[in-house]
Amino acid sequence: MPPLVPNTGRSYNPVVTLNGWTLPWRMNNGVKEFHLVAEPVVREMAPGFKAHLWGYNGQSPGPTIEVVEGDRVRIFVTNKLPEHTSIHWHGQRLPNGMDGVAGLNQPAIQPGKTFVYEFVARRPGTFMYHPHADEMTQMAMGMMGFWVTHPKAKHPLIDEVNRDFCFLLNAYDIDPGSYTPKIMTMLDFNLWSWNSRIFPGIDSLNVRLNDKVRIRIGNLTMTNHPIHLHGHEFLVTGTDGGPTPKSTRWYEVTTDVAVGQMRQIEFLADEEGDWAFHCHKSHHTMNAMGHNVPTLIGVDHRGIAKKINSLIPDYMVMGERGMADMTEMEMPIPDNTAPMMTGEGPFGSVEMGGMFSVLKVRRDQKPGDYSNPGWFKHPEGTVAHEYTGPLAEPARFKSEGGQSMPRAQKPLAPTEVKVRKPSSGHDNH
Ligand SMILES: [Cu+2]
Repeated sequence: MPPLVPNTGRSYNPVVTLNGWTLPWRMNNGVKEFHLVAEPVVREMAPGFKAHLWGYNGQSPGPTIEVVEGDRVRIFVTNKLPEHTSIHWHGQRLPNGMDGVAGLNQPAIQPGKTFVYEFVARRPGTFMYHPHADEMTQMAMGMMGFWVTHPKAKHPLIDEVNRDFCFLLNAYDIDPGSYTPKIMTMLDFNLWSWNSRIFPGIDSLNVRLNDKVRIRIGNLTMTNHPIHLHGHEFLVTGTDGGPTPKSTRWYEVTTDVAVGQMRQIEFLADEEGDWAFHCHKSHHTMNAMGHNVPTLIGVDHRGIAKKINSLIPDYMVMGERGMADMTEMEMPIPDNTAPMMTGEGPFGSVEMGGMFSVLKVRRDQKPGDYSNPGWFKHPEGTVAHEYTGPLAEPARFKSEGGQSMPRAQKPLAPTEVKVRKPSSGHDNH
């Protein structure tokens, strides 16, 4: 959804929630009132792949809540889940009884009941909300949302930007062919998502050349995510604790967002093109894969495949040249399964999944236009291409070098290693 431009209350420059939306409010005697409904939802995580999740107001993650520093905020929370819940307003300064830890700060909200939270959004910055009741289940099921408190006036540490994007990092474990996440999974998730969407089902970030861009990221998974941007350097201008002092900022191209943390990055989009933007853990840019698979790179198993085929006719050999073949393989997969890695680009498959998107920087993108401009048209002669001319002999590694603690004994006999090349099938020494 395009940014929700405020028509009541104080003005601000709204954020864009990737594949998401901002919750409308109503003003009631100077109080900003929101209504969140915790309920089961169906989330299309990528075209053709749907997950049965829990979320808020029809979606997981829930809608983004945007307010202005100093706003008095009242949030009604209705529980339509089969079990009790609560909401914790992650990072906020608020009265202790509004902090949302069930059992500690309030009784849990029972199914069918509505609770009301009320506090003043005292500090500008980037926040999240999530349940603090049966957290393991409810967060594994997708219950979380973004919260942005805009500064009430020009702030020395908060720059004005042309584009302000936000998304939450989340992870699910959904067996191929099924719909509901396995809630007991602790680390080995098979779907790594941004706002409960997986590449290629994630919005691109479309900006105008020389726009000042802010991206706000919150992590509610069980592991850290080094978020990496191509083609530009950025500054981390804010954390969950608020804007960072200018003296602490340095340029990076990757920033680690640890569990429970938020990071705000900012940069000048001054390089035209389609720039990859992704988590740098390579398993987090894959979809629905099993991890308990031995490596088969370099193994010639033509003979074995024939033998197994007589027992299991559908048996296929995978991965002897790497895993890239997987994108081309016409393999029967269960219904409602996301392809492991995909994404058709202008030059072929991108071979990615999960936490991956594209920053699209265009000269002719209109201010405020968030629509996808299509593929970048590279200027003549600026794309890597096949070379067929003559080449000098390339340099190759020749010596292992020394060692720091050599043994003062007679030298060991040389070891012979047998290597089987997958292409030839002959032994090479
Ligand atoms: Cu990651």
